[in-house]
Amino acid sequence: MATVSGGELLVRTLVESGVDHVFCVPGESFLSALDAMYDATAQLRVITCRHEGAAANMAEAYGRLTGRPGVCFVTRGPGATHASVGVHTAEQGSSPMLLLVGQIPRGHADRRSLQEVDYKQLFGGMAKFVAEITDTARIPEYVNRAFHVAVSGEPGPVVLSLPEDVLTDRCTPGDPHRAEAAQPRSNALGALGIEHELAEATRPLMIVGGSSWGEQACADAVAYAEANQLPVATAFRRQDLFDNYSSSYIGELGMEKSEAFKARVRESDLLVVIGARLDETTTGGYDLIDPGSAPRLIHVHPNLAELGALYQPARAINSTPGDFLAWLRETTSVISAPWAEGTIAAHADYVDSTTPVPAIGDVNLAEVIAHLAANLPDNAILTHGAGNYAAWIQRFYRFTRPGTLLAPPSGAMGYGLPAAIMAKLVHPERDVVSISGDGCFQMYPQELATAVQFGAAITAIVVNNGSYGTIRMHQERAHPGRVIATDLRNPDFAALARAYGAHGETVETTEDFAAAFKRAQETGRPALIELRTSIEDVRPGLTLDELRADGPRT
Ligand SMILES: Cc1ncc(C[n+]2csc(CCOP(=O)(O)OP(=O)(O)O)c2C)c(N)n1
Repeated sequence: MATVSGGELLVRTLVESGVDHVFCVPGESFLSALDAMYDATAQLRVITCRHEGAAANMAEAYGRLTGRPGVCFVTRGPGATHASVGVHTAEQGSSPMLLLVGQIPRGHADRRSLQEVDYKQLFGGMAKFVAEITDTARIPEYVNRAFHVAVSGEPGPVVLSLPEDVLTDRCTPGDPHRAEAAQPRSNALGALGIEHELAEATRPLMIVGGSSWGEQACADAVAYAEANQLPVATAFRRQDLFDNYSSSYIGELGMEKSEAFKARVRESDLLVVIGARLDETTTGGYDLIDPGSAPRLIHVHPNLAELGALYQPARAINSTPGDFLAWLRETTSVISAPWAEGTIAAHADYVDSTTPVPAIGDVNLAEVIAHLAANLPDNAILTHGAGNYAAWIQRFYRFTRPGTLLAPPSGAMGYGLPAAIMAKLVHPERDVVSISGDGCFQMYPQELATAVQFGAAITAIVVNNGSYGTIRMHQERAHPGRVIATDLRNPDFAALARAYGAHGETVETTEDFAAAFKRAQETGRPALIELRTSIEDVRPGLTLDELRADGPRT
């Protein structure tokens, strides 16, 4: 029987596992695998990035968007350490992801060889599974296991290290087999439990979050909440899981929480948490929802280890959101809902909060985001990274469908542009808009070249306030007037975009944005719009002066 190289066997197994994109920066450590991809380009698109951090972000975002592991392939040492940000984000955000690392040859191990790293140690605290493959014939076994682990229960990242000579050695391949995810399931008791708890509650709150949702699960959540007039908040960076126009929606437990919203969360007497793991931001630094004094909790989560780990649920249900919500479809609605008026008031407060607030600068980001909300189709994909600019997206954009927000629960700067490029490659028919601060964008601006090379016609909006604004905000609060390390002297972003072969424009007034955005979209090419905003507008409705005086404007 014909033998194959480890590289061929790896690529064959990836294709058999349904992998259609690999995001990489090439390295000499995995030439054999790259060579095998040469013959597989009909099934496998190889996206060459300029930085492994961006490639890993693309793979993480692919997992978040599709529910299937995004694959990133990098070289040892510097490649793997660059890529670690994507693994971290996948861990924080429960996204299925596979990082493949070309490793030093087996015979050079434990000599502190060039770029030698022990990946079990490096990624041990971040990934669900880390392994080094030392036998070429076992490549399919490891890849299958990696896929199984990445998507089963609570999804997450896995890392496989592939020594160079394991990839060049030859073996006789066995029969292929594809990994199937094993999922925890709910049953009728779980659904009945929520009915019993609601019968005792007067101020319940449903929180939806985490990954593993689909269109059906999201529709079921809306149907159940509306039928029972339950108020629903989304967890941090999960605003697209619940129709923001639903009469039950009351806002995101994100960075930007109004006092009235916080009070409602504090006053709840029952939390029905579906899919979310009650992370630090969602819980307001473990203060708004305090593990020591949290209200009664029904916690539905696909990871058994997460249930009861920090918050003590009255009812712990080990299930995917979709399976649990499918059972809820079968249960009857509550007879009376004493909380109904509260839900109406909370939703009205949310809707009010989406009305743009004034700004000091000539570009009002609130108006810009409201324009996007009003004009983009409901399947448009928005991406962003970390920075205060994201607070405007959270507050003034309204999501209606899952898979339309790609943003890192890890709070990693630099996520938005790579995530957008990936999304446009996977969904060329959909509008994809990345929004980044000037700091955030400059983590991976070079990926504009990747967008141009692969024809990913995204629109990248750069919110340029000449500052690492978030840190400036914290700085002004903690050390008023003592500004250090946060000012940014920036390039001409539009010219930079043009240098990469993209369309580039600068917008200096709110009124000019709509036409610039239309032009950008009509080019059919990657495009960048720089918004010249003012650092004075440090948060929606809050100026630096007001911040120093410690008083928000709205
Ligand atoms: C990779 C990474 N480095 C540093 C930080 C810390 N950090 C959080 S927000 C921020 C500033 C973001 O600046 P910018 O993108 O310009 O947005 P702005 O806050 O000005 O709106 C920094 C440095 C981070 N979250 N991620």
